[in-house]
Amino acid sequence: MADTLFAKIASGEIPADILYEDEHLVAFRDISPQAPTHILVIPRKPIPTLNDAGPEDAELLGKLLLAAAKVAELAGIAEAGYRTVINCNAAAGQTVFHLHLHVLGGRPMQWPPG
Ligand code: D5M
Repeated sequence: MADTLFAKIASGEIPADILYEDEHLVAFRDISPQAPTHILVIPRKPIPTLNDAGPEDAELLGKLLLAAAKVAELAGIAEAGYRTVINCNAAAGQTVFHLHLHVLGGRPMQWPPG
């Protein structure tokens, strides 16, 4: 399967505004921010959607959530509050088929989301 855009960001082939990375994950600013702070956290492992994650990915998914909290802290939105979102498949708004967690903050959030 061809590398997705996010796999190319994870490998450094495509530049991004990276806030955090380690051997498992990369966090970078969304190119089309939907809030004053909008960060994407991705696993380096190319899992297309949340539906494709299996029991073997349980630890990685935990790391993804913990990294979301870490980048929220780094970006200064942890205390005020922030939202995490995973869009799964096109009907939910997924456009890049490499699992990613959105971290959004810096403005009041509405519920339910659109
Ligand atoms: O979210 C995919 C997100 O990816 C969307 O918010 C835009 C963002 N995006 C697209 N290209 C880039 C690059 N090159 N850098 C950073 N962010 C990017 P989804 O949940 O799939 O709709």
